[in-house]
Amino acid sequence: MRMRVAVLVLAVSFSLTEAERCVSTSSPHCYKNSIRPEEDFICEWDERNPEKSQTHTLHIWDTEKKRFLMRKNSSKKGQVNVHLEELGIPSKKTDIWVQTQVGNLTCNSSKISVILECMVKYSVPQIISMKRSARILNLTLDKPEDNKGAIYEIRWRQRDSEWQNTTFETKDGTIKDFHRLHLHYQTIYQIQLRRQAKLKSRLCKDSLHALWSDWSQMVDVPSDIRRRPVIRWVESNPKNGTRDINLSWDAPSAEESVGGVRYNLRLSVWPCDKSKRKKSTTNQTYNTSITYSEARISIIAINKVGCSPRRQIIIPAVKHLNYCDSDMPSDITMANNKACLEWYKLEDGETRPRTVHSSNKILLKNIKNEVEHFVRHYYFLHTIRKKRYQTTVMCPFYSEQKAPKNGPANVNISDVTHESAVVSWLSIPVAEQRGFLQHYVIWISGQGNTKFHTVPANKTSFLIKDLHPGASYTVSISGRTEAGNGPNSTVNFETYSKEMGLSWQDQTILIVCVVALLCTIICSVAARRLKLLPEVPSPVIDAAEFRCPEEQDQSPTIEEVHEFVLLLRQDLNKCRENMTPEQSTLLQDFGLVIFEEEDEEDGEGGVTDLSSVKSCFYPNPSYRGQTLQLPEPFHMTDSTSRDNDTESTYRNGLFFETRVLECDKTSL
Ligand SMILES: *[C@@H]1O[C@H](CO)[C@@H](O)[C@H](O)[C@H]1NC(C)=O
Ligand SMILES: *[C@@H]1O[C@H](CO)[C@@H](O)[C@H](O)[C@H]1NC(C)=O
Ligand SMILES: *[C@@H]1O[C@H](CO)[C@@H](O)[C@H](O)[C@H]1NC(C)=O
Ligand SMILES: *[C@@H]1O[C@H](CO)[C@@H](O)[C@H](O)[C@H]1NC(C)=O
Ligand SMILES: *[C@@H]1O[C@H](CO)[C@@H](O)[C@H](O)[C@H]1NC(C)=O
Ligand SMILES: *[C@@H]1O[C@H](CO)[C@@H](O)[C@H](O)[C@H]1NC(C)=O
Ligand SMILES: *[C@@H]1O[C@H](CO)[C@@H](O)[C@H](O)[C@H]1NC(C)=O
Ligand SMILES: *[C@@H]1O[C@H](CO)[C@@H](O)[C@H](O)[C@H]1NC(C)=O
Ligand SMILES: *[C@@H]1O[C@H](CO)[C@@H](O)[C@H](O)[C@H]1NC(C)=O
Ligand SMILES: *[C@@H]1O[C@H](CO)[C@@H](O)[C@H](O)[C@H]1NC(C)=O
Ligand SMILES: *[C@@H]1O[C@H](CO)[C@@H](O)[C@H](O)[C@H]1NC(C)=O
Ligand SMILES: CC(=O)N[C@H]1CO[C@H](CO)[C@@H](O)[C@@H]1O
Repeated sequence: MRMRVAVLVLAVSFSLTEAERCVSTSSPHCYKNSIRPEEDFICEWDERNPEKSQTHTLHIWDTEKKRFLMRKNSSKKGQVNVHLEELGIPSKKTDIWVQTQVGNLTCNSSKISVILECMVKYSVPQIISMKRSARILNLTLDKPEDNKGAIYEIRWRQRDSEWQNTTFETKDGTIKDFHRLHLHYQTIYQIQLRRQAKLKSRLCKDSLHALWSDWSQMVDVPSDIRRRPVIRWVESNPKNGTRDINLSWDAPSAEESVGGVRYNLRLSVWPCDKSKRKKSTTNQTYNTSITYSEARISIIAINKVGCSPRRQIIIPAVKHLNYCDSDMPSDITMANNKACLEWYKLEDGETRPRTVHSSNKILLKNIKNEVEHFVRHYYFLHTIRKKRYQTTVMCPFYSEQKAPKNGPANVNISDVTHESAVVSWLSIPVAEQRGFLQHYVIWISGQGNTKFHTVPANKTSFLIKDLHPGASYTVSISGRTEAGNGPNSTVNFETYSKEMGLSWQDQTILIVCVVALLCTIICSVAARRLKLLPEVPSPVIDAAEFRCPEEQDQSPTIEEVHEFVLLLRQDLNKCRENMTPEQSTLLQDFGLVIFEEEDEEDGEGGVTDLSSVKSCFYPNPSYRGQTLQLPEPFHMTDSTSRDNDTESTYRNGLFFETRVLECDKTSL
């Protein structure tokens, strides 16, 4: 037990020795928040001793009358509210200090000598708004509590550089304080402000009394947004009368985005509601649904110092229909604001005019009789369902229809044969239709009778058949609406007489023959290559017998049948080295070389036209056998027709006409 008491006493004495030190507070700071005379004061100080069981007593000493004006214990940590009624007259010179009591020890803070009346400290200035335009920053600030003018100090700097500062004064009797600051173009700044009261009392002339407010929070000043946002939109799922629109846009540049950017959207998507729907977002996307009708969306980007110019986009209406879609419900009675009828004149069937009417009260049957006759109009009936804008019906209409004003333009006849022709035309423009075009009517008159056809309204050509050869015809074509036929557009033409040109049957026969001939040639070449045909020797036949009739009047070329030609491969290679690849063709399988000169001047005798030569001279394939069977050894072919520089040769059953070239000579 004794032991325990001893420990306790020790502990207590230890804690007391800790606490027994009396540490004075900082000198007090006394002020009021405005220059209003009825305002109470507040005194503040910093406690430097963490000890809890201490009391602080504020002493206010009248230095003239040498008496205490007030002594007050603090109830709140580090401050005392000094009420005017406790204090009496505040315009006296006073000494003020704080006495601290710890246990039975006391200590005093240092004294301040002030006239309390002059101790005014305003609240921290608040920036209400900033507007920046290029180099000028307009600041709007809140007024101090007493709504008086004040002296401000403002400091600003570009990031990470030196502060610059200036002071300015504001006037009494305004609602807000303003200041205009000149800054550099397109640069981010940081600014801070503080203010003090303008004291008019004679007692306060001494500037020692002036108290600055605390500095306001440092604020980043972005540069103004000069460009309108670039907005993109994607339309998807046009279905059930509604379309999803996903909008996205770019953020402004980094120096314009400092401190955050938000975007205000204005949507006109509901024609019956003239007030625009507004959305504000910090995202760079916005998704919504719109009707099939035109929608306008505009956007501005807003940062701390202003907003960008407005960007507007128009999302066009879906393609206008030419006829009513029977799938859409035709009659909807409009009961409330959830439906909207929109209509306009659609003169050319495509262009939405400036004047668009809309109403959520009128019914379609009412407007049908009011709008201009014979002119196409278009209407939409929109509804809102589950917060989705939707087009229930859209359709063109006429209050009254009339026959088309004109016939189709550009009526043209083409592909004329001896018994048929194609008539084509441009469809009648919507503005001239004056009603729904049901079909076109075509009359074909000629040879004393008239035939009559109807063609669907979406067609613009027609094949006229069963005509007489060499006869002249008149084609009249007009559009028809429910009110009747429009004027005719007329064109005349004449069919060809039968003799003219080759009929298509003749052409077919000709083509078949040519194809057959080519096939024969190719097959036989292939057959010989595969050695399918027996090698029958045959006598030398004068090639002139197979001369192509077309060549008869050309200068005769000198030809000879080679008995046997063998070329050494080395020689061939040598030759090839001397020649450009275009000039030589090596048929290695045959051990044959064909030298050709580029046919620049072959006007004099089909020198290189091998195909024509082949088809004319081909008939006897057994030349090949002959050449191969002759037992002659290497044999130089010495051309006897040097003067013409051309020679005709039969090799492997093919006829070649070659010009003898320099290289040719060396290799042979
Ligand atoms: C202030 O506090 C001290 C110590 O607690 C006390 O003695 C004194 O009476 C108090 N004075 C007033 C004015 O309350
Ligand atoms: C102060 O209090 C301590 C005990 O807490 C006591 O020993 C001391 O004598 C007191 N001093 C005076 C001046 O009263
Ligand atoms: C504090 O000030 C009061 C009043 O002037 C005085 O009586 C007291 O002795 C002072 N105490 C100290 C520790 O100076
Ligand atoms: C700044 O204020 C002045 C006058 O108060 C005004 O003329 C000017 O347009 C303002 N500038 C901006 C960017 O708001
Ligand atoms: C700018 O700040 C400096 C340092 O705080 C100060 O000495 C000077 O008076 C200020 N200038 C203005 C115009 O307020
Ligand atoms: C859209 O129409 C389809 C049928 O065409 C229907 O199944 C679907 O539920 C409709 N969606 C809405 C949102 O009305
Ligand atoms: C549009 O946004 C919606 C979500 O709101 C999404 O389901 C849809 O796939 C988006 N469409 C496109 C084309 O991105
Ligand atoms: C868009 O912004 C809203 C708040 O304005 C937020 O709730 C939402 O998640 C954001 N969406 C996207 C895709 O960032
Ligand atoms: C809009 O849709 C896009 C997809 O295209 C999506 O990335 C985005 O988050 C959506 N925005 C909102 C606000 O839902
Ligand atoms: C023309 O209209 C008919 C129905 O009236 C339709 O079946 C046809 O596909 C249309 N032709 C063209 C080329 O649009
Ligand atoms: C168009 O021509 C046809 C045939 O010549 C004729 O029957 C018809 O009356 C004409 N129509 C008009 C409006 O002249
Ligand atoms: C171009 C050329 O020299 N042509 C001659 C070919 O040979 C015939 C008769 O051998 C001459 O008449 C041509 O003038």
